[in-house]
Amino acid sequence: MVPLYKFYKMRFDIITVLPELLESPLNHSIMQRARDKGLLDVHLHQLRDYATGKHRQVDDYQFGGGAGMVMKPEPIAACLDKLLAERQYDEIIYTTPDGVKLDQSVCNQLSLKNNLIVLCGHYKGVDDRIRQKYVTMEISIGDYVLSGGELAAAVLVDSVGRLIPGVLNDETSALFDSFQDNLLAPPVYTRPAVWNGMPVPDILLSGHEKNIEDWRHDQAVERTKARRPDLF
Ligand code: 6GU
Repeated sequence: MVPLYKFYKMRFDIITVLPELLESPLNHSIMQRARDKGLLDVHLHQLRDYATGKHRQVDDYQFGGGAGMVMKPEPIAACLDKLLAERQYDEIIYTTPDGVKLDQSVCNQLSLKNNLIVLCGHYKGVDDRIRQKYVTMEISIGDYVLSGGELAAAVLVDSVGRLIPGVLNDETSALFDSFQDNLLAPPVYTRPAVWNGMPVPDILLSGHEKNIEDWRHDQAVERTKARRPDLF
């Protein structure tokens, strides 16, 4: 049988000083299922293992003075060189508040890649020469500052990983997500049909598929106009 789409298996290699921060989010729910199905492969690399010297130091004072440490280039380069010698990577992503803001369109594009490296920024960030020599893409998850890039990397793997064909089933299909068509999702209801005196909209109980679909679309449009006119 000819497959209808290319068989995607995505591999993420995440370089971090805090792999513990990434373990739990990647080992539950849909991410766990994606890994169990063999569609998503995530490898965590402890940056400190690539540092040398008695203290395996990964950061140092910044030239020119000023508060805050900078991530040293050598351990990062050692880890990247090892990975790059093993396979080809589509992108080397650096998570940083001054990167391009992650949105659904960036996620969609990244979900078509096979091998991605994510370098998690920390402290004041990495020595700029690492960005110049290796990094191909810089991503921020929003206009606020996190204490490290790990939570941003977890957001990236989740938002991209769930788009790999086969990760979601029909019911959880990404096609119906907010943002996928630049519309927010419509309101949803479950049992009981009346709760606290509040009934579920009649149309959802009508069994009339076409009317329900139209209603949901109208609701999505109204919500988007009211809450996120910028998406419109
Ligand atoms: Cl990717 N890193 C950090 N440290 N803060 C952030 C961010 C990333 N995205 C938004 N804030």
